[in-house]
Formats: sequence, structure tokens, C-alpha cells
Amino acid sequence: MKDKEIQKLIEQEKKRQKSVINLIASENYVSQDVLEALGSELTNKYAEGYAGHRYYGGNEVSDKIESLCKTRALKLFKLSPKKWAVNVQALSGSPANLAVYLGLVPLGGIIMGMSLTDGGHLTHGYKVSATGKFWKAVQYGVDPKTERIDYRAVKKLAKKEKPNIIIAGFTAYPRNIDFKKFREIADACGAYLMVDMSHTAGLVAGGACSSPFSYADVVTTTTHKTLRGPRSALIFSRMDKRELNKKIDKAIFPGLQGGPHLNQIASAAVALAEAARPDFKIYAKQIIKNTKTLADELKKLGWRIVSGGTDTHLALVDTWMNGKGISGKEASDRLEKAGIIVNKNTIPRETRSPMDPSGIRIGTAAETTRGKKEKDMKLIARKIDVILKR
Ligand code: DSN
Repeated sequence: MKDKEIQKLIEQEKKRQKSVINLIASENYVSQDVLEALGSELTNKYAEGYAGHRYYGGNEVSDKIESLCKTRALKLFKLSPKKWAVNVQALSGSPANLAVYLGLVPLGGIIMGMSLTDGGHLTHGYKVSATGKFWKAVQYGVDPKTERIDYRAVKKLAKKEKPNIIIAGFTAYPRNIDFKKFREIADACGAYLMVDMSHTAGLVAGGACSSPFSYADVVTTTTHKTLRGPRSALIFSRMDKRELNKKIDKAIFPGLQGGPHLNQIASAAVALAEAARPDFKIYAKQIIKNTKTLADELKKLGWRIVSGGTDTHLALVDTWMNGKGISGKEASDRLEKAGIIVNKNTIPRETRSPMDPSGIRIGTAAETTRGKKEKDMKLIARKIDVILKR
């Protein structure tokens, strides 16, 4: 690279990534092929529109790339192209979610998602997000005792508020989701059911956790978390007379975005093919074994794990423990100094601020990619314990 300043910084970041233990639940390490597609000449091309209907010339190859990415996305999740459509142009998870609301919910309509403090996402209707400003947001939480979703409470709220769309799928909820129950709730109030499986997409692809596709109308996902691809997003929608796919396509372009990032789409296609290989199933199952081991070991060492454990790739540790421990920020800072990277995180019934909350979120997708197994998780848990108890 001729730009030595940037090259030096990239090298520094590569070194940092190699030297730390990465427990950020939403990060991963992509393959060389994913990187190569992302850094390819495809970045030079404008392709506003969709395959076969572009506003610029020279898109013969772009059309093939976009179509291949769609085919691979549907195949990975075992979806028939007659029953499901997929949009592969969303630049990342937040625009993907925004596009779904823009396409399906009238401005001022009601969206209902999990509150951020209990494990939801900014784009599930949080007040500072555009999704909480353009639409009326109704938020559900977890049961204060079990710290799990109380489906009866969610149903009661849905029947009272009558949202246009209900969002299931979370960024800091460690438990399996009962999509069938969410479908029943959506049907009870006439709402669309959208599942944001950004966090668990790789686990779904690898058959390691339940799939939302039998129940949802729309499924969004980023491609860079457990799915181990580039930063990008996919929006799946059920094909029927409601024409959700057409409304969503229009919301992405021209509603929200201009030209798609073809390098990103090609790179996502590479990741989707990688996730279809048999070894990805082993990877997905190992992630869950690793997270359970890490959470169990921390529990044995005296730390409170939110909801008592995990079924997925992430766990929430209550480091504050009603003032007997340390804050999430302090925990994250101390761990970072010792080379363990986590993020501070709110926990259910949070009493502190989001910038200095009561817990940390830990995930094992990235370290599992690096080959770590249960025995390594036990060592990491002990290391975390020593650092936090100093
Ligand atoms: N930032 C992502 C996460 O860490 O879960 C969500 O957008």
C-alpha cells in the first residue's frame, strides 16, 4: 500500500486483533476470501436499482453477483424462492430494520420491540433512534424474576397497544426464543412478525438454535456476527399477496439508499457459501458449548449470570451485584488492560446509566473461530475472575 500512514494503522489494528482475547458478542474474524471480495474492484461500480433493472450501464456482472448472493442466502436457510424473497442491498443492520418499518408500517404507526436495557436494539424503537421518532414505539421487557421473556405479558401488551409490527430477536438476550409464541402474539393483534436474527444467524445456519422462518413474515440479519461475513445485512420476506418483498425493495432503494455496495454483496455471498459447508455446523455448535462453559465457570466462581445461564453465543454477567461488585465500565476497562475485550452492558432492572451500567456482555463466536474449546473457556473465565476481583 502506498499510503503508509493508513497501512501502519491497519497493521496496528491487525496486531491488536491478534493479541487480544475477543469476547465481543457481535464480532468475528472473517476468512481471507471474504476480505478479498470486500477489497475488490467491485467497489468502483454504481448499480442503483435491482438485477435486470439498473439505472446505469455496465451492470452485467453486478446482476450476476446480486442474484448469486440472493440464491446463496435462500439456500443457506433452506428457503424456497417461490415462498421467500431476499433483499441483499441493506448496508447494515440498522438500515435493514429501518427499511422494513418504512416499507410496512405507516409513519406514526406502532412498532413493538424489546427495550434496549432488557436486551433489545436501538432500531427496535428506542427513543433516540429514528425508529422511536418516526413511529410510536411500544417496548416490552423480560420478567424481572426469571429475566426471560414472559410471553403472556408480551401478548397482553400487544393486544392492548395493537402494534403494526412486532419485533423478536435481540442483541443482549441469552436465551432461546419461542418464535411460535411470537407468531401467536402477532396473530392475536393483527401485526406483522419481524425477527431480527442478526446475533444468531450463524447459529441458525449451523442448525445450533431454532430458526424463525416457519413463523416470521420478515427476517432481518446482519452478516458479520455469528454468520462470520462482512458488515452487511439481508432482509428476507415471505412471498404472498401482501407483496412484502416489493414494499421492502422500494424502501431500500429508492427509499433509503442509493447504489448498493457490490463489493459488500459479493463478500456476503462468499460468507454465505462458507456457512453452508459442513464444518460451519461444527463451528456453530462449538460456539454454544464454549459460551455455556464460560458462563458456567464464571457462575461457579461467584458471578451472577443474567437469567442463570445461556442457550446461545452470548451471556450477560452482572458485575455490579447490587453494589457488592464493580460496575460494567470498570469491569470492561480492567479487562481491556489485561487484553480481554468485552462490552459493558445494561442488565434487566438496570439501576445505573448505559455509559456505566451493571454488567458486561460476553460472547464466544470470535474466539471459537480462532479454534478455542471448552478448556480454553475455563481458563478465560478464571482469568476474568482474577481481574474483576483484584
Ligand atoms: N452493535 C451491535 C451489537 O453489538 O450487538 C448491535 O448493533
